[in-house]
Amino acid sequence: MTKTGIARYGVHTQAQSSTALDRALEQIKLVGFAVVSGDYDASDLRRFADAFDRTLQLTQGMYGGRDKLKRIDEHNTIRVPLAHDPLFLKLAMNANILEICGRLIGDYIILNQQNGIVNPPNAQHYNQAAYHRDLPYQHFVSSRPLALNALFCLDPFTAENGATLVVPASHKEEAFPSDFMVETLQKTVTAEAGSFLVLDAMLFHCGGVNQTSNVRRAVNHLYTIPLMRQQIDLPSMLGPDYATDKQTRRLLGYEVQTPRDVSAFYGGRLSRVST
Ligand SMILES: O=C(O)CCC(=O)C(=O)O
Repeated sequence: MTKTGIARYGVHTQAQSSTALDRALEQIKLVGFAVVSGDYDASDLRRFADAFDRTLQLTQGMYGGRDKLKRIDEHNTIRVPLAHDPLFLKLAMNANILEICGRLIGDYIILNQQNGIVNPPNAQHYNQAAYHRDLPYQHFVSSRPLALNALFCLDPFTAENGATLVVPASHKEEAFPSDFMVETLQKTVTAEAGSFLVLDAMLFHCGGVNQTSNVRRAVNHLYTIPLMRQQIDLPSMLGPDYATDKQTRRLLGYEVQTPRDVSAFYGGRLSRVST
């Protein structure tokens, strides 16, 4: 019999987790969240941070300016940064994250959304500061995850700069917990820059209050089973030639676009049968 440090009795089955990714997976299943290394070095992080700041400027200019975006509370968000800089496609395809998605959700996953997010300094209003699920408005429990999100920390997540708060294991309950339970159980998840906070997308979470004088930047990714509609139709937005390799096209949803009519539906099936 294997000797372990943890006393127990009546136990004849135990989960086995030997690598960091195994442990993250086990933790996500149990409590709904884990911090996972992105395996990036300091120069990668600088490149991501520069690309983030550039893309924020660029997209605010493209979509009418910061003031206009502020009217719809979009001034602290970059929608689909990978459309503007290929570095963000690399981020969305991080090997550790895709392995976790594959092992928890299954072989076929698509990217539902990628959003750059800025938690503003000096406790200004932040659009992610209210508790929510990343499959919002949904109240069900599934026996396995249908979606995971991976929040890439461009800056360190600290208690002072508004690191994410989670209610552990709330992905296992249909209802939002009582205020008393949220206050009692909520946990601030701190993480180093360069890591991902991976959540079961049904876990209740929110951004904390940033009490420092610097922004806290992150890039959120939502990965789902292909049955779920993307937030923005990525194949249409990116165009037919954005990616040629099968893995990228599959991840971005090129293989699961809704046929526009019956002829297109038949055409898709015919293209898959051998002659
Ligand atoms: O800012 C955070 O820590 C949380 C972000 C968040 O809740 C989201 O993007 O859905």
